[in-house]
Amino acid sequence: MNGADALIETFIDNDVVACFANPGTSEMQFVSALDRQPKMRPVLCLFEGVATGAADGYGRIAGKPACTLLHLGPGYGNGLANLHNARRAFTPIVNVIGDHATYHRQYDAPLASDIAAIAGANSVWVKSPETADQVSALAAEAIGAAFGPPGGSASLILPADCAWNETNTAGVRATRRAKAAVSAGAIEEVARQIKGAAKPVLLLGTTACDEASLEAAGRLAAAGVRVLTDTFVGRQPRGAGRFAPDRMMYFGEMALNDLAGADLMVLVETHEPVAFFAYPGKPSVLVPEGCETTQLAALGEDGAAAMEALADAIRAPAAAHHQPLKLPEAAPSGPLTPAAVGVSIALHLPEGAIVSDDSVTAGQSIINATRTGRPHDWLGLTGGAIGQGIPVAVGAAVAGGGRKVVSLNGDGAGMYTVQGLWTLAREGLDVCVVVFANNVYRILGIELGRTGAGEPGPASSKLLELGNPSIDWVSLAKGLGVPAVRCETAETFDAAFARAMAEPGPRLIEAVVP
Ligand SMILES: Cc1ncc(C[n+]2csc(CCOP(=O)(O)OP(=O)(O)O)c2C)c(N)n1
Repeated sequence: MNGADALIETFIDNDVVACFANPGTSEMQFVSALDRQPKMRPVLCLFEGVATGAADGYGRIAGKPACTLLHLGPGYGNGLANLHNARRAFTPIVNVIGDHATYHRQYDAPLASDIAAIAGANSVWVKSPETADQVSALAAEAIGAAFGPPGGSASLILPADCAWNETNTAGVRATRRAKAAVSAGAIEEVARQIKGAAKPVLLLGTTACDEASLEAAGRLAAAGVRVLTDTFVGRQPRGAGRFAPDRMMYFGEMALNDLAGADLMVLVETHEPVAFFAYPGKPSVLVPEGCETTQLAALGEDGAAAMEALADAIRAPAAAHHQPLKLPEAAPSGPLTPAAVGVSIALHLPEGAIVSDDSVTAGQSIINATRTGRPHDWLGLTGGAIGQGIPVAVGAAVAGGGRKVVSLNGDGAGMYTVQGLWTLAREGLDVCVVVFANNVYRILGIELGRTGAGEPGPASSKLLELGNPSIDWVSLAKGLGVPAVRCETAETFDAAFARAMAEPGPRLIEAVVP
């Protein structure tokens, strides 16, 4: 057994069974060791941003880490944006970053860089073995660190000689920590504050949006506390049978307007809400004047249990109000718009589906339409770095055990990681990719005005418009092995989406929404 075998054995013994990879020469021992351990599923991704986004989607659905296999600093760097989104989703991931052999590092070979520094800013844990004997223990430590809580990406830098040298040490078990309990005193204090408030609101962070948390939060809502989630949530169970919290609005002034009059904000596994960006003359912190904030559970604490106890303390009803199943009465007709797409998605989205959302300005229409749809999970753009819609869908489908996955993408966002389509085809994943083809970075046109930068002229328009040439998504998809159709009316989209939901396998629908 060599160090690479020891690493993969340790992964398998700790139930890390999927590897999203883009390998190079320094990772050849790892690649070869995969032939000796069939329990690890290797998934080739043609760009590291696909591999890291896939590991994020996998972790959000499986609730446990996948590993990535990345080629030194440049490979990790290519994967950074989607690891940033994963960091904001607190997704457990173990990155295996291949490096030069320990004795080769001193020569500053062309691919050498300060990997620990590059990975450090975005990882909860970064270490590198010096010998093959250290690999298994460090891998177990990485897995434990990735789980947190809160979860995050742990980066194991693997020198090539630590992978090829012999070792007898494998299978070290990771220790997994539970979320810390919130003290009874702290819960009592928040109960007292809520009783004294005229208009209390509760804000749920991304790690406090699982089924148990939503149910507990829904009990508080039934007692008159308004419940919102952060704007983007890593994974939120939605639709019929679930409590539906509101969502912090994206634009700061709308959020403050929406929260007007609130006099107490209770934070659960999140911090004070802030605007995505600063704008001249507008506030950064989205807490209305005169509103007190209080922390019920910090990140890494058990918000679900604290909310249950809080609900008991304020004598809230025993159950949350659950959304009814209410589907649109008719298929949409006429011009194709995001709203029409939303009607079709609500109509045909099957129970248990997973939605990977990177649809930027089109998104809110789909979110609104599916509020009372069949039960599904929604995976949001937690870190605001576009280009996760297709990769996260790849990982969600690998983890999902047959659940239908729908990937929603702006045409701008989709182009960042379009290589992910090839992985969908290669792995035969049951994913329907919808691209909102509006031929423009629409949100940036809105932001140009909001930031006071003025009206777009000919030069700035060149940076905001995608036409000339317009992107041919159907040809792109076909070239990467995914069957695709272009839809220009609500009727044709509805028929294509209904078919995509009824038949398994990857496909792409270009929704022309001018
Ligand atoms: C990694 C990254 N690069 C750039 C941006 C800036 N950005 C935000 S939205 C956007 C364009 C989105 O366009 P599209 O996906 O077509 O959606 P639309 O705004 O048209 O709905 C860009 C470039 C970003 N958020 N993340």
